[in-house]
Amino acid sequence: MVTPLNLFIKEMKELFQCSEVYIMNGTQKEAEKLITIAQNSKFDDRVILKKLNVKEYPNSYYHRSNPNDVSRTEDLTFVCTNLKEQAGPNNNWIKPKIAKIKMLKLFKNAMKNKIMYVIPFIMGIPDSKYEKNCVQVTDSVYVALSMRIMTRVGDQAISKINNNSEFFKGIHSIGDLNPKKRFIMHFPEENLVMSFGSGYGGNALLGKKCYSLRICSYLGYKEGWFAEHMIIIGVQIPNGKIIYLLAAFPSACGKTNLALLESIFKEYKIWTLGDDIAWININEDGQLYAANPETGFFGVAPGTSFKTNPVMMKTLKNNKFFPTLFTNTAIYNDIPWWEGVSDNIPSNLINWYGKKYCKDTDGPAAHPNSRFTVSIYNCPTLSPEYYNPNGVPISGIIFGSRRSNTIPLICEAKNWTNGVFMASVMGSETTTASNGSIGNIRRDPMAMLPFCGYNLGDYFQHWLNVSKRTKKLPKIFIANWFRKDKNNKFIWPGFRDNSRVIKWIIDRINKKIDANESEIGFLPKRGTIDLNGLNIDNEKIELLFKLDKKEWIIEIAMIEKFYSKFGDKIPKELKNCLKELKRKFKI
Ligand code: SAT
Ligand code: MN
Repeated sequence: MVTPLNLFIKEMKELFQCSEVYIMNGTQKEAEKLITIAQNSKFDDRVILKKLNVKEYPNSYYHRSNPNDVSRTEDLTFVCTNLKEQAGPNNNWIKPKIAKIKMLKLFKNAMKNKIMYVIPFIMGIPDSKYEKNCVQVTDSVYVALSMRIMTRVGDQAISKINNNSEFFKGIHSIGDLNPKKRFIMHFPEENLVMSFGSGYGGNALLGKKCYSLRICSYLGYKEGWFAEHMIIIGVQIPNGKIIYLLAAFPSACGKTNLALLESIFKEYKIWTLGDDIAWININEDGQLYAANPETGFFGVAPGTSFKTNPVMMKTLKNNKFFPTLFTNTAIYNDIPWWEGVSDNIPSNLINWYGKKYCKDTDGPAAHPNSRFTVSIYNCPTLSPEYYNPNGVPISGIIFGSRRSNTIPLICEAKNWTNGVFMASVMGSETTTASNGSIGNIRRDPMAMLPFCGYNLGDYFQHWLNVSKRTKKLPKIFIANWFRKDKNNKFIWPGFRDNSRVIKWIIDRINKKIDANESEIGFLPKRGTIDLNGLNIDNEKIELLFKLDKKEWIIEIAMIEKFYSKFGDKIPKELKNCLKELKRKFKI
């Protein structure tokens, strides 16, 4: 039968010249079949999957990638639109025609003697307005298995694709993993991504960053909705009501820990809905609603432990239906190991690239970006509202950054426009600058710098326009868990103690407490953040909220420099906020 899906498969088969086509159906039997294939095949000299100790990590497998293929490659990632200005200075750009010639040359015959896995999948809640129908082809069984965890793969997607002419196409081959031939090309105007030469999550699981953020941010811009790099949580308060929050943080700021936070207050429970991506709609009632389009977590292993993230550890040990994958961690006795998971280093540890670990000569045993891929259904705090076809109504949005100075622990924006302004200039210290130096800040607006599939100037305008289309807006908050004292020590304990800040946010949303107006927004009045049981002296608390004019002079100069990259694409309202900020600080 000639269906849209069959036509696509035929085209791909001719292009790649694969020896076999396998169309995925999402069944349990299929998982077993693919795992067996992965256990019995090698790439270079590495077995693709190795079964892990069932008692410690049930239904879990270990994967070691090529050492040159362990993270996203932003410099090899392109947004290919007809007009360069549409992609903006925030994206690498090539003309679509040229990009396709390049990619088709790489794809040609790339699956000779290989199986081509056809992955029909749904992003978003099926049969809801969030649903998006997608298909990806790949020659990597590891990618195929990962997609089964992260998205809704199977027959349901096939019938939806065949009944709708519009669906996303992802074309992927790992090739020979030569970094010189590695490219991730996005074609937002054609609902298409082509990716070659990498098997790493963000480069290869095309439903994730490539589709659900880069392509969908563009679709959202055209259609009036948002695809954001945000977690979604529900905070259950003492009267039983649940308040829903979104939070955007650049990488290495504890986003996943916040998504699975175990509150220190017994009467405040945190429910998890998503740890990476939120699709946001304006509902008929004039409020923002959000849903997580994914079905799994692709989380960083190092630093995850029963102390820092007990809910994630339970998720990893609570494996039921979907196999869990561990990639590039260290391993001993068929148990995955990473820095932070336990205090002592096992004596027979094998490091992430397969050698016996030697503490004195090796760097970390697990790669710092080693990951687990685990089903969200294992998560003990998964909110029943995760399944709600309308999404959940959002009362607050937190924008976080990693700054050793300048930015206070928490601040509530005065209004929507000011909140969008603060989010548009948020930045984080790159790791080399984390020792307290000012100046090495990567501006990462809304934590979307690597993921916005169009011009950030247009994106800011899209955010501002929300206020014209809504009846009730969420409050916007700016957070920074990482402020340091003069001895270069973190002032705030972070992790579970962040629930103290969450509680303040909820009290502000519920209008239960007053706040002090400052140059940048509302700061907590003394005594309104619950510090019970914390051992921080008043002087340090003051420092957490200090707005230092000298630091803000530098900050404002950096913001001006950042904005100037976008020329007149920066909305007038945001330029006015910047002017106002200068006036307030008398600069
Ligand atoms: O693979 S992801 O892009 O989701 C994670 C990351 O590298 O940031
Ligand atoms: Mn992310």
